[in-house]
Amino acid sequence: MPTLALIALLLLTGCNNATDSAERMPPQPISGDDICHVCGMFITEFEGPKGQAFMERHSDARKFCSTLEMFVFLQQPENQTQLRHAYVHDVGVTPWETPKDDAFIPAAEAWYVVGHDRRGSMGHTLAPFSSHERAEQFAEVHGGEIIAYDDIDLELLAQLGRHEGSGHAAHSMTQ
Ligand code: CU1
Repeated sequence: MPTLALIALLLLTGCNNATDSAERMPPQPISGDDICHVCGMFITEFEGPKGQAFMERHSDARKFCSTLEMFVFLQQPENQTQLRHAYVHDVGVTPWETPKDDAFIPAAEAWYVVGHDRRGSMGHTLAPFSSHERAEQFAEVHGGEIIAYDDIDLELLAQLGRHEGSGHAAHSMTQ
């Protein structure tokens, strides 16, 4: 049925145009001046993977000192509906101590190691990887388990935060 296939292809292309190329902004660099949207601290002063999120009606990314902090922010009900897309550092290709701007990958496509022994700005932070194999190698050395973007919820984030005895995640977070 070549006609049906063609229609399906056209529909797919239409979708991509509407959601992706028009809406998806490239990741923004994180400089020494950038402060965390949640805690207000200078982001580059901390080790570990960072995150940035593009929200509805804002052309500038919200930037975060750790992936944990970004996800706690994004899981707030009022923010969940406003998210367009987010990026995280792929620590499979960039140094944990000083993650580089060219290592940002779409957050929704990453694997995450949680419960490992490395630390980010506020204690525990989710370690993102584009490669499942790299995530496994990291978990072999640093412990923890591998989860997907869709597995991340407030309950998990609260567990990871509590682990550190940090009350940080309890701050009120709105745009
Ligand atoms: Cu922060």
